[in-house]
This record gives sequence, C-alpha cells and structure tokens, in this order.
Amino acid sequence: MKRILVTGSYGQIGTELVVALREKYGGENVIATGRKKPPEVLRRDGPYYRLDVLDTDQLHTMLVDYDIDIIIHNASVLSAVGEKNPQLAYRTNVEGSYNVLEATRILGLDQVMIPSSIAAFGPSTPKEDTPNDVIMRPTTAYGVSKVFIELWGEYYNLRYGVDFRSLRYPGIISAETLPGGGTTDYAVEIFYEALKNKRYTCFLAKDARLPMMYMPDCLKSTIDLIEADPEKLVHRSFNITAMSFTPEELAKEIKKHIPEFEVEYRPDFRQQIAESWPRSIDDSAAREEWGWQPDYDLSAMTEDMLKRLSKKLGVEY
Ligand code: AKB
Repeated sequence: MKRILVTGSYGQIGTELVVALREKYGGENVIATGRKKPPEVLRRDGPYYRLDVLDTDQLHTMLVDYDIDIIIHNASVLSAVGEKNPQLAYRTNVEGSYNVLEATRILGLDQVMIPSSIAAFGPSTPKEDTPNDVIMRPTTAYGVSKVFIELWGEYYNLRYGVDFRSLRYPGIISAETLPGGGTTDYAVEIFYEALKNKRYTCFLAKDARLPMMYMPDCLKSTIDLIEADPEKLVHRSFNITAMSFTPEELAKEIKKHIPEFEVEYRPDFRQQIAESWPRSIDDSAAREEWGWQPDYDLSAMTEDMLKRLSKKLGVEY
C-alpha cells in the first residue's frame, strides 16, 4: 500500500481529499499536514502534523520518517489573496512547490501531484472551450505561480523522470470546508446565504461565466489521476471541468428550491480576475488519457449542496 502525504490538508479541498484517500488507502497511510489546527474529521482516522513546506529540513525529515511514496501538495495562496499579497503568493506557491519538487527528486519519491488552476490562463487565452495546450499568459500572481508549477514539474519529469502530475482545477463547490481567498468562492458562499438569509450580495457580475466542479468530482479526478497509468499520459498538466455557469444561472437554479432567494450584484476587484480566465474548458485530454468523466452538472450539484448544507446548518428550506 502506498503512503501519501498531503500538504494544505485543512483547506477546502485538502480536508475532503484526506478523508477520501484514507477511505481508499487506509487511515495510517495518509498523513495530513498543514499549518493550522486540523479539523475534527482529520484527527480521528489517521496521523496529522504541522508542516511548513518552506522549511525544507522539516519537509525532508517528514517524508523520510514516514516513508512517503506520494506527495500531494495542496498548500496554496489563492487568486484574491494573491492579488492582495503577491509576495506571499510567490513564497507559498513558487518556493513551496519548488521545495516539494526538489524533495521528490532528491528522495526519489514515486509521485508528486501539485494542483494547477484555470487561473494559469490569461486574457490572451481563447475563452470558450479553452484547449489543454494553448497560450498561457496569466495576469495574476496566483496564475503566474501556477504556470511555474506546471512548467517546473514538467521539466523535472523530462529531466529527472520525476512523476509529476497536475490538474487545472476550476472553481470547486463544496459543503464541508469553506474556500478561502479565491475568485470562485462566491459559488460556495451563495449556498450558505441562500439557506441562512435568503439574500446574497455577489462580488462578481451576474454574467461572469466560469468553469466549475462539485467536490465529489474534484476528489474523483484527483484520485483517478494519481492512479492513472503513466504509460498512457501524454500530458502532465490537465484541463478538468464539469460545468460552466454564471452567478445569475446559479442563483436561478437555487431559486428552484428556495423561491424567495434574492441576489444583488456588486462586483469588486475579483471581477477583473474572473474576466481574465476561461469561461469554459475543453478537458478532452483528461478524458482520453485517463478516462475522466464528471458525475455532477449544475442541477445535480445544487440539489446535493442544498441537502448537505441544510443538514449541516440545521436550516429547513
Ligand atoms: C480561485 O478562485 O482562486 C480558485 C481557483 C479557480 O483556482 N478557486
């Protein structure tokens, strides 16, 4: 059985990914790490430690002491926080990922997975059905850091045979842990506000269409790519998507379940970030090379989100 270490385990994706990995590979084989206090769900079924990936000694020691085969490096500063503090985005995303790739190379780990994002694309990228291999000139600190990760990872794959894999996540919608500091965060916040207050003020324009994915699909795609046969991989960084919608379309879908729900649109600086990203994504490379297939569309995701969140918040609708 492979032993996996996950960084950024206490974030939106990390929390649910560790739970899913532990179900599949066994609690003791999945080490959760992060810099915050771990949520209860991660303290129950397996080891958890404080780890700062900028501390290379600590990183190498942990990888050796716990006999790690695969590292999934989820720790990242997202787009909106990155625009407020580009230097922090550089240190965390670029230096942190460099340290993880170096550790993988030096220690000879079996595999390293570092997520990328639709933010790796920029205003000069075709916006509709954005192909896997296309011009990438992002205009955010976060996007620039993601291009570095993809290119450095692919370089290590070619030069040293490091088994680097990456997914360009779209906005991820989930009911367990809130996202922090992204441009697509509205698509999670809107559900909380719809259930709690029946009102939401959206920080993106009503027609800001972006690619999105529900958490169960995010987990499935991540585990599928980790397990994909390396012989079949032509690419190392993959577009991935499940749906694309605007805030207005999402609000309309929620209104089918909560008719009194009202949304006001007050775009802030995040609108400009959204405008620099693709509106829809072509993920045919992922489908062809490792059989990617999403399960949730907008209506299935909305129904499930409302069901789970209403239970969690103790609110009827
Ligand atoms: C963000 O909005 O910054 C992230 C992303 C799309 O990578 N959710």
